[in-house]
Amino acid sequence: MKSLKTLGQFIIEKQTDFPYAKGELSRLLRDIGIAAKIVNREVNKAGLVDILGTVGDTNVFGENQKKLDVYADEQFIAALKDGGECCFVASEEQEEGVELTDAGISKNAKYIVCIDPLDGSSNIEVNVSVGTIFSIYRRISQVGEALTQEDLLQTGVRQVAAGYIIYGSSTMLVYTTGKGVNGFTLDPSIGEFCLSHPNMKIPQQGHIYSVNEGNYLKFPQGVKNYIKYCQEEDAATNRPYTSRYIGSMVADIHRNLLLGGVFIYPQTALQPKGKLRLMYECNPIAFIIEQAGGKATTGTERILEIEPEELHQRVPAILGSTDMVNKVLEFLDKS
Ligand code: P6P
Repeated sequence: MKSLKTLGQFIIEKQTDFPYAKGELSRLLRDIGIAAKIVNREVNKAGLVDILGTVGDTNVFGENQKKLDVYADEQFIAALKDGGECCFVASEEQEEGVELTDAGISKNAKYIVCIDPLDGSSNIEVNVSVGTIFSIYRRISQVGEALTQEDLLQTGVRQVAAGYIIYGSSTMLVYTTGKGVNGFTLDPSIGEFCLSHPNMKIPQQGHIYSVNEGNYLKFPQGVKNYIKYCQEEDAATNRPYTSRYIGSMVADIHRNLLLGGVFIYPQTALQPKGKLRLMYECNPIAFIIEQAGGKATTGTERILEIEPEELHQRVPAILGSTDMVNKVLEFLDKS
């Protein structure tokens, strides 16, 4: 019988990948796993308890905050605070972010976490998969000094770890520390994330394209031409492709990571910088996609090399199977 390997065991085992590591990153990943289990419990019963509906407040973008968004944000921040390894949390739900250095054990913490606590939350009440996306950086300033903008706005290539949790038909945690991508499925009977998808690789080519075609008329011409290309009959290139779009980034990305595909959220006339956020959606997902052998670009530059200008910055995103991303770039270049 195949031996069971929990997330905790795996993290410790992989700690030897980082000779300088003294366990802080391992403990930080453990803390995120704990919060994920707590959020999972509430997501799974969201339809049963009065946890849906808006808090009445709105988040920094004027969107109604659903109670589960707020709950997830609170759980991850609390777990990071109690764990003592994180000095600052940048969250979609927090306009300025949360500094933890004055919280006792976190004052010597070396890591910064950017997080989308519950991405795709508009899907909660229709029971469609939602997710958490996280990105981890090492602080640049010295412990004990004040945190700087340089600490908080680092390029994606400086991530030390990134991952997502998908609360779907099963709950999975998928992460990378720059040495490949591994997936863990939550076994509710023992309350542990167990290694289920070791060394995940995205197929070089696929036949799924994921884009909100409701925005078609507002897309750049190159994206319109690519969508038409996907819809043309051509047995030699496995077309027409299949359109699959859930509207929950983690769910769309996870499916394409497993089966191959391309996810496109381009700039539009209404959203000239795109909709997805760089620091806690695109950078962590781009790190995972590249580590799995795929490609992640805005259409003009590698996502992981973007110099961030502000915490909630938006960027266009074309992510997934390398050959498919390159085909989108071909159409963008031609147009
Ligand atoms: P649209 C969810 O709100 C989200 O941030 C991502 O999870 C998702 O990919 C995207 O927005 C969906 O946006 O405009 O297609 O509904």
